[in-house]
Amino acid sequence: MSDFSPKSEHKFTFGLWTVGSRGADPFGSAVRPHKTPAELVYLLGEVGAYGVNFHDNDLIPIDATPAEAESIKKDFRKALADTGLVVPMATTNLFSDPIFKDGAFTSNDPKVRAYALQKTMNAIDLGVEFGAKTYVFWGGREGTETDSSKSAVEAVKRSREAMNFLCEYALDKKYGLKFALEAKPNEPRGDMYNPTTGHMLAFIPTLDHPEMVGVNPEVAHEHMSGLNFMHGVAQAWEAGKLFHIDLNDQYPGRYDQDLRFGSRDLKAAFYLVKFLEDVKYDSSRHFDAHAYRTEDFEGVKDFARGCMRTYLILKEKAAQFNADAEIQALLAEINTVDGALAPMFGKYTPEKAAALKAQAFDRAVIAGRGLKYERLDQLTIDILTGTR
Ligand code: GCO
Ligand code: MN
Ligand code: MN
Repeated sequence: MSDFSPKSEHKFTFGLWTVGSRGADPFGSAVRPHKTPAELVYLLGEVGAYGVNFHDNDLIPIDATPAEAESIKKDFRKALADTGLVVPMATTNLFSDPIFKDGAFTSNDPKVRAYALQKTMNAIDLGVEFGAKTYVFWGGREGTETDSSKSAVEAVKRSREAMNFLCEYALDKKYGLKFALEAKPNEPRGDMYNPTTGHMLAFIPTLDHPEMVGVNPEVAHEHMSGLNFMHGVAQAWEAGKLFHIDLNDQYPGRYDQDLRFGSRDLKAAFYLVKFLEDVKYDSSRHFDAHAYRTEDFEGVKDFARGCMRTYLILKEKAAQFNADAEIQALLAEINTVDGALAPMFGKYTPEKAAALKAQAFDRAVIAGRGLKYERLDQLTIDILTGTR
């Protein structure tokens, strides 16, 4: 029997806001009591997580006095020391307070934009105080319900100006931080700017310090757009920009569900885990999800344990896939090497162009070859269902 218990090497992390979610939704109030940040750290320690991430206001309420802030930090620090949990990532809440009702960095109001910068600098200080090395930016309210209200081009320029300012701030303070931008197509706004990981990847090279900025893709956010999440993750990885990842699950075309990792589309979760393990992704595996509203705190632990367990089961399935002789033989057959054609590929030369133009191709023969993907996919299903 395999051991699916989480270990620190797996770098499984949860946000305070995930296990701390009280189950409120637009139709109903909280169903679980409030727990302090320190209590949530003990809960995460109990289920075997490696780390905990927070928004500034998950830790310190927005109206806390300096004395209250110090006391919360003291309890939180003790809980971290007692459990051995670390804080790999921190972020700013730029969406809950009414001041952000029309965005933060992209608001039309310069007072709001200035406050957003001030709040983020303070939140960065707080994250760094607890050891965070990655700083996430999720533009929760950066968007519109009506495009009569704002210029979409100005929104891009304002986002860029804010990111450039904050990159310089982190460099000035010698924080050694990496920034990870998280895209989401909608919710809470009707439409959000930079709505997909692909948009973020196009935005990053336009910044003054692109080397310190990457992405934090989230399963649910790309599934909301009907996209193949693993493909976006692979593109980010290939670009050297996969700095962090938010794991959860989501039915496409629904409200933002934040389901337990792998609970909805097991096959998509399998290809994702296989990808991350195959490329030896080594940053946090962050679960940005929450327990069903039906659960008490025992159910919250079941939820957290389930996220990690499913990841580890799929990791084992990925190893089985890679070791399967029949699958590997099929893959070798599919990925044919044609020695005669090899010299024609690669960087352009006039000789290669001439050789390619002179080459005869028997389209019917080439197209007539069956690719055996049906067999390959069924073998994958057999592995996933434990039949093989
Ligand atoms: C959401 C987002 C957030 C962010 C978090 C960190 O859909 O609400 O995923 O959970 O990940 O704010 O930036
Ligand atoms: Mn989300
Ligand atoms: Mn997220």
